[in-house]
Amino acid sequence: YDGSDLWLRYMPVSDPGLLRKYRESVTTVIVENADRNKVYRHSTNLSMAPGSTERLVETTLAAARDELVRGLGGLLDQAVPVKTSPGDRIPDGAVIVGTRDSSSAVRQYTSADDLAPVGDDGYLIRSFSRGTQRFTVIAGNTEAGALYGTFAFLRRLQTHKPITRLDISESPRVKNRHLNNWETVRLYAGNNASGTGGLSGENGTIFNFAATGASAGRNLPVILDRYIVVARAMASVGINGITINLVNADNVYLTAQYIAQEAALADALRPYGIKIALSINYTAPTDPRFAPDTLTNEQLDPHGDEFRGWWNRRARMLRDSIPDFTGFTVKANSEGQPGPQDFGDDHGDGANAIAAAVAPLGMKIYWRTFVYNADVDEDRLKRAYLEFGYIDDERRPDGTRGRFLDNVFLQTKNGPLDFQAREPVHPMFGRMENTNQALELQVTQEYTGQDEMLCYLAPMWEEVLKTDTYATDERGRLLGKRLMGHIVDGTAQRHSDTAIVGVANLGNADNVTGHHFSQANLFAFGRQSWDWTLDSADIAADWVRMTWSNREHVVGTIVKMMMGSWEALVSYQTPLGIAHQFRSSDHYGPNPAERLARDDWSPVYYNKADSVGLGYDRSPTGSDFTAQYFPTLEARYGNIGTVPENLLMWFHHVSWDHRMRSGRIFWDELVYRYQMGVQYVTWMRLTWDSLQPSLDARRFSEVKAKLAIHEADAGDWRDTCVNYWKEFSGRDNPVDDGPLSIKIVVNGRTIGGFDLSASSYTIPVAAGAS
Ligand code: BDP
Repeated sequence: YDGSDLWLRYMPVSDPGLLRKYRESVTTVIVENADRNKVYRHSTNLSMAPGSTERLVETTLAAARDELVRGLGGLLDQAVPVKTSPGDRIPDGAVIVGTRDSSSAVRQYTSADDLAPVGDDGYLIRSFSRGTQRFTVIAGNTEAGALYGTFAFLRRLQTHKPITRLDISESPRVKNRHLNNWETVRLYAGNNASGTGGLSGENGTIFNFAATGASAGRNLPVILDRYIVVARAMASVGINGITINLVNADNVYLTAQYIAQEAALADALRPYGIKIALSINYTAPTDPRFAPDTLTNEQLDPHGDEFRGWWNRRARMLRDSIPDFTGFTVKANSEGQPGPQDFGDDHGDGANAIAAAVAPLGMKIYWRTFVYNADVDEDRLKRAYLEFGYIDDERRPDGTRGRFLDNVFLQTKNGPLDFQAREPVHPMFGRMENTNQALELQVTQEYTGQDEMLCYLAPMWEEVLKTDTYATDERGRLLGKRLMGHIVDGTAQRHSDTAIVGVANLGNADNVTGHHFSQANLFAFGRQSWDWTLDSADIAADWVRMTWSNREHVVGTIVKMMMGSWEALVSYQTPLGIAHQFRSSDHYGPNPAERLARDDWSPVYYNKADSVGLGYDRSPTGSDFTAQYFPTLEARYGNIGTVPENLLMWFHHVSWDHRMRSGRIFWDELVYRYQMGVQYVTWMRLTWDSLQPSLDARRFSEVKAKLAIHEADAGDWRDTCVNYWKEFSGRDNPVDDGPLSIKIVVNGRTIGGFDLSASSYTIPVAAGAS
């Protein structure tokens, strides 16, 4: 088995008792009017590629029905008949799916009042018994809700949970659960880690735009199996949108030829409740490819009609082909991308101009806040708040605050630097109370081992989402709800439009993500953006049961591996809050000595290694970046005695003999961390080997091969970094002093980490190192 079904594997239930019960409880699927609400199709000749095994559906209820047929057929190891009406009497064991509008049975058993609280995307799953008949109703207010309920029901069978006496009511905490597909960055997205990221359409990308786009007009849009597999997988965890191209946007995506391709893709994804968006370039209107509809630089005035008119015309073109097109993601004045500042305007002017142009079409702008500028800042981390904070504070003409329009999201990475394995939360969360904020997480493992290292990211996101921001109101009083999750889901500061965005790890590898375990990150991203309060270990357990096996020892062992894997990676790459020690060529391996043309890209800028110690002083005695946090965090992070040790070097230059809470001096603790991380990977490799008899051969050996690379590369991180630090610390390696445990603690609760014995690490002295 090659992993190509992701977690939508519907293996026969192996426990005979459970299989019998499931077969009794599920005998028939009833979906009324499944073919009635056809979704709009722009591409009249839309078709699957020759030889496809997936198929196109035209309605969301058809997608739900087909998934039940496929899923139940597999799980129950027998075909389950589908009926299009309940008949005179609902059969025993029926599973009914629909909305009150589509289904008489749903109408009969679910009142409008029952359904009202679950909103547009939520669902109810209820068990009924009437006389001798027992049946299940899966209902949503919308067909998308019914589809989400269908996947949730199937997940119960996939994870061997009870499916009788159900009374489930679910709705997402966040409205827009969105992916950003960086299609050119295939070396981060998985598949082959070698080679440079090519342009769209090269091998390695999930959507083959250039390949089909170049011949558009001659060839009809063709949909590949993996588009549908990914659509089903996204829907199964509630992801409802995707920006399909890289943030460093190529204007070709706005040309008529590409729009035709995009429309075909949107048509294929639409039944699964997924809407598409595009990344755009601020100066696109001047691109000669749009001639005769091009503007001059002078016409790029965000307050003028030309600029707005151009975006409105382009957005209309998109809307005409893709009626539910959601809008634009914009990376402006960031890493060389053009933006309003190039013309003397600010982010508020630029974002609002495009937002105003597309608002009449119901579209939104996701304006990224990933900005930094070595020319003006000593500490790169301060830039975003300086450029965006004051705009949020401004008064509007009507007296309300915040200049950004309501259809603008400011899209901000979880941390203030750039998706490092552990970052403090970005100080803008909670401080932009008058602006819609979207949280951006990196699902693709650019900085977390790419497709070579097994690194389960859900504990990181859980740590982020459950971090207390200590946000206060205007009068300085602590908000009641102020965890990152509350800020993001709108409950902290009463925002009704909310978003979480994940930089996707989709590619064209057989298993879609490159490393089999990277699938878990996509799964977890969807689950956590639906409900950020979920426990990352529970999500891991679901994924393992759905993807690998329901055997208890397999589930327990793999979940344990996953739950320590992120902390292990932090330990052997960037322990105790040291950040960005990557070699610049690939962001995979270490190069702490690297000094680049730009300071703020250089590992040495981040590590500040010297004879005194290591780390970046951002406290009041240093860059004072800590002042951007709410007072409680400002004080906590600014003081070396109170800063959490796992963030230590984010905020302080720590002397080599600084006393750590373990009693060790900093140098010793640092070396132990590197060693612990590597030992964890060794433990994972050995543990994986022990699972061989319980796993399928191909995936077992593919993961085994990756773990061998992982272990060697983790060792390289440790040795390269420790040897380099040693040149500054002038100290010997600590002697082994027994077991060390590293815990991931969120709000006083341990969610992951590991205990290992600190045995026998001798650092090989690299040639040339003293
Ligand atoms: C960095 C990537 C770069 C992206 C950038 C971004 O190295 O390719 O363009 O993030 O988020 O992590 O825009």
